[in-house]
Amino acid sequence: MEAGRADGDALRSGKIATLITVAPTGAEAAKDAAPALPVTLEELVTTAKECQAAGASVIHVHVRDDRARPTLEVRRLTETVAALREATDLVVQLSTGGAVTDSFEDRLAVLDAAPDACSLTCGTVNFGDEVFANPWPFIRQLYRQTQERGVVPEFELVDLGHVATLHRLLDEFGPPAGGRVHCDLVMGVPGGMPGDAATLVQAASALPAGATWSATGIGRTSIPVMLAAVAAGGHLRVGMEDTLSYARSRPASGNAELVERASQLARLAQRAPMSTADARAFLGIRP
Ligand code: KMH
Ligand code: ZN
Repeated sequence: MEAGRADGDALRSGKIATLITVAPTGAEAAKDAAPALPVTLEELVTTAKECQAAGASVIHVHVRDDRARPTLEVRRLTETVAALREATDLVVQLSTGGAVTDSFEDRLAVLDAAPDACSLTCGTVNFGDEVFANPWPFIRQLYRQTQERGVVPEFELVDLGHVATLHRLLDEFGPPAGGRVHCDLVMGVPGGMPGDAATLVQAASALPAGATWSATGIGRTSIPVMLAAVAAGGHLRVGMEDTLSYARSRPASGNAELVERASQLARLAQRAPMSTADARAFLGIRP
Protein backbone atom coordinates (compact mmCIF):
# COMPACT_ATOMS: atom_id res chain seq x y z
CA MET A 1 0.00 0.00 0.00
CA GLU A 2 1.55 3.32 -1.05
CA ALA A 3 -0.09 5.24 1.76
CA GLY A 4 1.58 2.99 4.30
CA ARG A 5 5.04 3.44 2.85
CA ALA A 6 4.51 7.19 2.69
CA ASP A 7 3.48 7.18 6.36
CA GLY A 8 6.54 5.14 7.29
CA ASP A 9 8.85 7.58 5.54
CA ALA A 10 7.09 10.54 7.06
CA LEU A 11 7.26 9.03 10.54
CA ARG A 12 10.96 8.33 10.28
CA SER A 13 11.66 11.82 8.98
CA GLY A 14 9.57 13.38 11.75
CA LYS A 15 6.85 14.77 9.48
CA ILE A 16 4.06 12.95 11.29
CA ALA A 17 3.34 14.03 14.83
CA THR A 18 2.89 11.61 17.72
CA LEU A 19 -0.63 10.42 18.47
CA ILE A 20 -0.89 10.21 22.26
CA THR A 21 -3.70 8.17 23.77
CA VAL A 22 -4.52 8.32 27.43
CA ALA A 23 -6.08 5.27 29.10
CA PRO A 24 -7.01 6.86 32.43
CA THR A 25 -8.96 4.23 34.34
CA GLY A 26 -9.13 0.64 33.03
CA ALA A 27 -11.17 -2.09 34.64
CA GLU A 28 -8.68 -3.63 37.04
CA ALA A 29 -7.23 -1.07 39.47
CA ALA A 30 -9.13 -0.37 42.67
CA LYS A 31 -9.82 3.18 43.78
CA ASP A 32 -8.72 2.28 47.34
CA ALA A 33 -5.30 1.24 46.05
CA ALA A 34 -4.96 4.22 43.72
CA PRO A 35 -6.86 7.28 44.98
CA ALA A 36 -5.86 9.32 41.89
CA LEU A 37 -7.71 6.89 39.59
CA PRO A 38 -10.62 8.71 37.91
CA VAL A 39 -13.74 6.64 38.55
CA THR A 40 -16.62 9.13 38.61
CA LEU A 41 -17.81 11.00 35.54
CA GLU A 42 -16.65 14.26 37.08
CA GLU A 43 -13.17 12.85 37.78
CA LEU A 44 -12.98 11.40 34.28
CA VAL A 45 -13.93 14.70 32.62
CA THR A 46 -11.41 16.63 34.75
CA THR A 47 -8.68 14.12 33.86
CA ALA A 48 -9.64 14.26 30.18
CA LYS A 49 -9.32 18.05 30.08
CA GLU A 50 -5.94 17.95 31.84
CA CYS A 51 -4.68 15.23 29.53
CA GLN A 52 -5.77 17.09 26.41
CA ALA A 53 -3.89 20.14 27.68
CA ALA A 54 -0.86 17.89 28.28
CA GLY A 55 -0.87 16.56 24.70
CA ALA A 56 -3.31 13.66 24.46
CA SER A 57 -5.60 13.50 21.45
CA VAL A 58 -7.41 10.18 22.12
CA ILE A 59 -8.98 8.87 25.31
CA HIS A 60 -9.50 5.13 25.85
CA VAL A 61 -12.44 4.87 28.22
CA HIS A 62 -13.59 2.32 30.81
CA VAL A 63 -16.50 3.37 32.99
CA ARG A 64 -17.13 2.56 36.67
CA ASP A 65 -20.42 2.34 38.56
CA ASP A 66 -21.40 4.18 41.75
CA ARG A 67 -19.26 1.78 43.77
CA ALA A 68 -16.30 2.23 41.40
CA ARG A 69 -16.70 -1.24 39.91
CA PRO A 70 -16.25 -1.62 36.14
CA THR A 71 -19.50 -1.53 34.18
CA LEU A 72 -20.60 -1.64 30.54
CA GLU A 73 -24.04 -0.19 31.22
CA VAL A 74 -24.97 1.50 27.94
CA ARG A 75 -26.72 4.43 29.65
CA ARG A 76 -23.54 5.32 31.52
CA LEU A 77 -21.38 4.85 28.44
CA THR A 78 -23.64 7.13 26.41
CA GLU A 79 -23.61 9.77 29.13
CA THR A 80 -19.82 9.52 29.31
CA VAL A 81 -19.36 9.93 25.55
CA ALA A 82 -21.60 13.02 25.65
CA ALA A 83 -19.78 14.54 28.63
CA LEU A 84 -16.33 14.01 27.10
CA ARG A 85 -17.49 15.50 23.80
CA GLU A 86 -18.93 18.49 25.61
CA ALA A 87 -15.79 19.18 27.66
CA THR A 88 -12.98 18.18 25.27
CA ASP A 89 -12.06 17.63 21.62
CA LEU A 90 -10.49 14.25 22.37
CA VAL A 91 -11.31 11.29 20.14
CA VAL A 92 -13.51 9.16 22.40
CA GLN A 93 -12.55 5.50 22.16
CA LEU A 94 -14.69 3.16 24.28
CA SER A 95 -13.25 -0.12 25.50
CA THR A 96 -14.99 -3.19 24.15
CA GLY A 97 -12.63 -5.29 26.25
CA GLY A 98 -14.33 -4.29 29.47
CA ALA A 99 -13.40 -6.49 32.40
CA VAL A 100 -12.52 -10.18 32.08
CA THR A 101 -15.91 -11.00 33.62
CA ASP A 102 -17.98 -9.13 31.00
CA SER A 103 -20.12 -11.10 28.55
CA PHE A 104 -19.62 -10.95 24.78
CA GLU A 105 -23.15 -9.60 24.46
CA ASP A 106 -22.43 -6.64 26.77
CA ARG A 107 -19.13 -5.99 25.04
CA LEU A 108 -20.84 -5.84 21.63
CA ALA A 109 -23.49 -3.48 23.04
CA VAL A 110 -20.77 -0.90 23.81
CA LEU A 111 -21.20 0.29 20.21
CA ASP A 112 -24.77 1.36 21.08
CA ALA A 113 -23.20 4.31 22.90
CA ALA A 114 -22.01 5.57 19.47
CA PRO A 115 -18.39 6.44 20.31
CA ASP A 116 -15.93 7.83 17.76
CA ALA A 117 -13.77 4.77 18.13
CA CYS A 118 -13.45 1.53 20.07
CA SER A 119 -10.82 -0.98 21.04
CA LEU A 120 -10.89 -4.41 19.39
CA THR A 121 -8.60 -7.04 20.85
CA CYS A 122 -7.43 -9.57 18.27
CA GLY A 123 -7.23 -12.72 20.37
CA THR A 124 -7.56 -14.49 23.68
CA VAL A 125 -4.74 -14.13 26.17
CA ASN A 126 -3.90 -15.15 29.71
CA PHE A 127 -4.34 -12.08 31.86
CA GLY A 128 -2.58 -12.65 35.14
CA ASP A 129 -4.59 -15.37 36.83
CA GLU A 130 -7.56 -14.70 34.53
CA VAL A 131 -8.29 -15.19 30.84
CA PHE A 132 -9.19 -12.27 28.58
CA ALA A 133 -11.39 -14.09 26.06
CA ASN A 134 -11.56 -12.93 22.45
CA PRO A 135 -12.46 -15.92 20.27
CA TRP A 136 -12.57 -15.52 16.50
CA PRO A 137 -16.41 -15.47 16.16
CA PHE A 138 -16.59 -12.59 18.65
CA ILE A 139 -13.78 -10.65 16.96
CA ARG A 140 -15.45 -11.12 13.58
CA GLN A 141 -18.86 -10.02 14.83
CA LEU A 142 -17.49 -6.96 16.60
CA TYR A 143 -15.46 -5.97 13.56
CA ARG A 144 -18.46 -6.26 11.22
CA GLN A 145 -20.49 -4.09 13.57
CA THR A 146 -17.80 -1.38 13.67
CA GLN A 147 -17.87 -1.33 9.88
CA GLU A 148 -21.66 -1.12 9.74
CA ARG A 149 -21.82 1.66 12.34
CA GLY A 150 -18.79 3.66 11.23
CA VAL A 151 -16.97 3.30 14.57
CA VAL A 152 -13.20 3.37 14.04
CA PRO A 153 -11.54 0.33 15.64
CA GLU A 154 -8.12 0.31 17.23
CA PHE A 155 -6.71 -3.20 16.99
CA GLU A 156 -5.31 -4.21 20.37
CA LEU A 157 -2.47 -6.72 19.94
CA VAL A 158 -1.49 -8.30 23.24
CA ASP A 159 0.45 -11.22 21.79
CA LEU A 160 2.24 -11.95 18.52
CA GLY A 161 -0.48 -14.42 17.48
CA HIS A 162 -2.95 -11.53 17.53
CA VAL A 163 -1.12 -10.05 14.55
CA ALA A 164 -2.00 -13.15 12.51
CA THR A 165 -5.65 -12.72 13.46
CA LEU A 166 -5.54 -9.09 12.37
CA HIS A 167 -4.29 -10.19 8.94
CA ARG A 168 -7.09 -12.75 8.75
CA LEU A 169 -9.70 -10.15 9.73
CA LEU A 170 -8.60 -7.68 7.08
CA ASP A 171 -8.26 -10.39 4.43
CA GLU A 172 -11.79 -11.69 5.07
CA PHE A 173 -13.67 -8.47 5.80
CA GLY A 174 -11.71 -5.63 4.25
CA PRO A 175 -10.59 -2.30 5.66
CA PRO A 176 -11.96 -0.73 8.85
CA ALA A 177 -14.26 2.26 9.21
CA GLY A 178 -12.12 5.33 8.65
CA GLY A 179 -9.82 3.44 6.28
CA ARG A 180 -6.70 3.39 8.46
CA VAL A 181 -5.51 0.21 10.16
CA HIS A 182 -4.28 1.56 13.48
CA CYS A 183 -3.04 -0.84 16.14
CA ASP A 184 -1.96 -0.67 19.74
CA LEU A 185 0.78 -3.06 20.85
CA VAL A 186 -0.18 -3.84 24.44
CA MET A 187 3.02 -5.21 25.93
CA GLY A 188 3.96 -6.67 29.27
CA VAL A 189 0.56 -8.15 30.18
CA PRO A 190 1.36 -11.21 32.36
CA GLY A 191 0.48 -13.85 29.76
CA GLY A 192 1.01 -11.70 26.65
CA MET A 193 4.09 -10.59 24.72
CA PRO A 194 6.91 -9.14 26.81
CA GLY A 195 7.45 -5.39 26.96
CA ASP A 196 10.89 -4.98 25.45
CA ALA A 197 12.41 -3.34 22.40
CA ALA A 198 13.16 -6.57 20.50
CA THR A 199 9.57 -7.78 20.76
CA LEU A 200 8.22 -4.37 19.84
CA VAL A 201 10.26 -4.29 16.63
CA GLN A 202 9.21 -7.85 15.80
CA ALA A 203 5.51 -7.10 16.33
CA ALA A 204 5.60 -3.80 14.44
CA SER A 205 7.42 -5.46 11.51
CA ALA A 206 4.71 -8.12 11.24
CA LEU A 207 1.82 -5.65 10.89
CA PRO A 208 -0.10 -5.37 7.62
CA ALA A 209 1.42 -3.00 5.06
CA GLY A 210 0.22 0.51 5.68
CA ALA A 211 -0.78 -0.07 9.31
CA THR A 212 0.19 2.48 11.93
CA TRP A 213 0.66 1.64 15.58
CA SER A 214 1.07 2.88 19.07
CA ALA A 215 2.49 0.91 21.97
CA THR A 216 1.84 0.71 25.65
CA GLY A 217 3.81 -1.11 28.30
CA ILE A 218 2.00 -2.50 31.31
CA GLY A 219 3.43 -1.85 34.75
CA ARG A 220 7.19 -1.51 34.86
CA THR A 221 7.48 -2.05 31.10
CA SER A 222 5.83 1.34 30.57
CA ILE A 223 9.03 3.36 30.17
CA PRO A 224 11.08 0.89 28.07
CA VAL A 225 8.13 0.38 25.72
CA MET A 226 7.58 4.13 25.41
CA LEU A 227 11.25 4.71 24.58
CA ALA A 228 11.29 1.86 22.07
CA ALA A 229 8.06 3.02 20.41
CA VAL A 230 9.33 6.54 19.90
CA ALA A 231 12.62 5.23 18.53
CA ALA A 232 10.83 2.90 16.11
CA GLY A 233 8.48 5.55 14.72
CA GLY A 234 5.38 4.54 16.65
CA HIS A 235 2.73 6.40 18.61
CA LEU A 236 2.12 6.25 22.36
CA ARG A 237 -0.53 5.16 24.84
CA VAL A 238 -0.05 5.94 28.52
CA GLY A 239 -2.25 6.18 31.58
CA MET A 240 -3.30 4.65 34.86
CA GLU A 241 -5.05 1.73 33.15
CA ASP A 242 -1.57 0.51 32.26
CA THR A 243 0.61 1.67 35.12
CA LEU A 244 -0.12 3.23 38.49
CA SER A 245 3.46 4.40 38.99
CA TYR A 246 5.35 7.36 37.63
CA ALA A 247 8.70 5.94 38.69
CA ARG A 248 9.99 3.20 40.96
CA SER A 249 8.30 3.57 44.38
CA ARG A 250 6.55 6.76 43.22
CA PRO A 251 2.82 6.44 42.49
CA ALA A 252 1.46 8.55 39.65
CA SER A 253 -0.22 11.69 40.94
CA GLY A 254 -2.71 11.35 38.10
CA ASN A 255 -2.92 10.71 34.37
CA ALA A 256 -1.79 14.17 33.28
CA GLU A 257 1.81 13.72 34.41
CA LEU A 258 2.04 10.44 32.48
CA VAL A 259 0.77 12.22 29.36
CA GLU A 260 3.09 15.16 30.01
CA ARG A 261 6.11 12.82 30.09
CA ALA A 262 5.02 11.13 26.86
CA SER A 263 4.65 14.56 25.24
CA GLN A 264 8.13 15.60 26.35
CA LEU A 265 9.57 12.44 24.89
CA ALA A 266 7.70 12.99 21.62
CA ARG A 267 9.03 16.54 21.40
CA LEU A 268 12.53 15.30 22.13
CA ALA A 269 12.15 12.90 19.20
CA GLN A 270 11.11 15.85 16.98
CA ARG A 271 7.60 14.44 16.60
CA ALA A 272 5.48 16.70 18.79
CA PRO A 273 2.08 15.57 20.09
CA MET A 274 -0.61 15.43 17.43
CA SER A 275 -3.49 17.89 17.77
CA THR A 276 -6.99 16.54 18.27
CA ALA A 277 -8.03 17.84 14.83
CA ASP A 278 -5.09 16.08 13.18
CA ALA A 279 -5.82 12.91 15.17
CA ARG A 280 -9.37 12.87 13.81
CA ALA A 281 -8.12 13.21 10.25
CA PHE A 282 -5.35 10.65 10.84
CA LEU A 283 -7.72 8.01 12.21
CA GLY A 284 -10.55 8.82 9.79
CA ILE A 285 -13.05 9.76 12.51
CA ARG A 286 -16.35 10.95 11.07
CA PRO A 287 -17.19 14.62 11.66
N1 KMH B 1 -9.55 -4.89 30.96
C1 KMH B 1 -9.01 -5.88 30.10
C2 KMH B 1 -9.54 -7.21 30.45
C3 KMH B 1 -9.68 -3.08 26.12
O1 KMH B 1 -9.96 -2.10 26.78
O2 KMH B 1 -10.13 -3.25 24.99
C4 KMH B 1 -9.27 -5.59 28.67
C5 KMH B 1 -8.88 -4.27 28.17
C6 KMH B 1 -8.81 -4.15 26.70
O3 KMH B 1 -8.69 -3.30 28.89
ZN1 ZN C 1 -8.80 -0.95 28.19
